[in-house]
Amino acid sequence: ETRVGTMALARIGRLLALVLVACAVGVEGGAAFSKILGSLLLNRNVRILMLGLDGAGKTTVLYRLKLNKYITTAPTIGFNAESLKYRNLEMTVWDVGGQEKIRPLWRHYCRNTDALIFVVDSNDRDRLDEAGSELQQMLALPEMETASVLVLANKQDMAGAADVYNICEALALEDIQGHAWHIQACSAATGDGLFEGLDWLCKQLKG
Ligand SMILES: Nc1nc2c(ncn2[C@@H]2O[C@H](COP(=O)(O)OP(=O)(O)O)[C@@H](O)[C@H]2O)c(=O)[nH]1
Ligand SMILES: [Mg+2]
Repeated sequence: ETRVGTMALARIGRLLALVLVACAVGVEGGAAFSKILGSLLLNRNVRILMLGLDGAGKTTVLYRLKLNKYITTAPTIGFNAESLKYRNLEMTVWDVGGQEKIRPLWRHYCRNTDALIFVVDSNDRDRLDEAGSELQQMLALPEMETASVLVLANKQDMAGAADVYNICEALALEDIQGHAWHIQACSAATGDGLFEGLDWLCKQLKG
């Protein structure tokens, strides 16, 4: 009896969690959200890395995906990996840039990466070059050989934001070889563009 009770409770708990997620993201967002999560729930495990310079907006994107609610975060300092697990989807997030000493550590996280989400602060024009060189270095790792690349041109809600064409050029995306890539204008603050970007990624992952 207690076992049945526990199982029922677990089911109710799961249902409740689903309902909460659906409520949190709203009707329209909920449909998009579940569609995308559904697409990612393949038979195999999916490993996604989310990288970018500090302050690009990675943590904000992560929270958006979890809660679809804008939160203010303290800039991530140092090697601060975050991770999100949803059934067979595993996402690891960390800052890149100016961290030569810990670079060897990355490779541990890079193994079997299916997709790379590279987040760029479109408003931080002074560091677009730096972002570009970090991206190219990541893509040069053998562990990343088969990864599809989604570049999120984040903070498009800001007046001074560079557009996707400028970012494409600054990051030399046209020079990327051997990877499927896509650049998506977005704002983690408003949520605009995030689902479109993920939608592209899902299609890539499905092959
Ligand atoms: N205006 C605006 N601010 C953003 C956006 N995304 C993130 N931020 C802000 O940028 C700062 C750095 O974001 P965070 O997610 O911590 O960056 P991370 O270091 O890459 O994890 C925070 O103050 C965020 O609130 C966005 O799309 N628009
Ligand atoms: Mg962060």
